[in-house]
Amino acid sequence: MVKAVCVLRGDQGVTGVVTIVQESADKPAEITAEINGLKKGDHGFHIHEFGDNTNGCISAGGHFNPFKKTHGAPEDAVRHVGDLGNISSSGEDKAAKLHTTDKMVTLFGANSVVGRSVVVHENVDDLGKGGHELSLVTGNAGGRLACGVIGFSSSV
Ligand SMILES: *[C@@H]1O[C@H](CO)[C@@H](O)[C@H](O)[C@H]1NC(C)=O
Ligand SMILES: [Cu+2]
Ligand SMILES: [Zn+2]
Repeated sequence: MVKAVCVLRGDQGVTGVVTIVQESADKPAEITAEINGLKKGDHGFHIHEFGDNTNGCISAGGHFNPFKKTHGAPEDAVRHVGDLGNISSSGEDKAAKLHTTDKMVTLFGANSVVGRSVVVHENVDDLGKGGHELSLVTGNAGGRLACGVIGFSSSV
């Protein structure tokens, strides 16, 4: 069993915690997230390539994409490893919660997401289907509201 945690922060009051646990390399990762301070609606939710916050969330780079695919939905075969879809807020001061399992995200081996970043976005991720020039790159999810680096944990 490997456990990881990510504390998200941003400059617009959005905060959150994401935990990822995975029993073994051949099992899906179990992802739990709670984000606070999001406006009502869906917000793009991804793992980005770098665990670098030196210039805020921009330094996290693009979506984690070790297999060089186009952007997609979590349930798509063709997607970035980092494509977790959206996290949904039902109102301004309500916590947005997500609990899901994912077959591409892993805490094991060369493509582990440990040391990379989770980013939550201003706008909805169109899951690659919006027809915008950015749909197949980022889901056209707009600015980066908060981010944090994924690290190993013993307690989650
Ligand atoms: C956002 O992504 C989720 C899956 O994570 C999906 O269920 C939802 O329909 C998406 N929202 C839109 C507007 O595409
Ligand atoms: Cu993103
Ligand atoms: Zn993507």
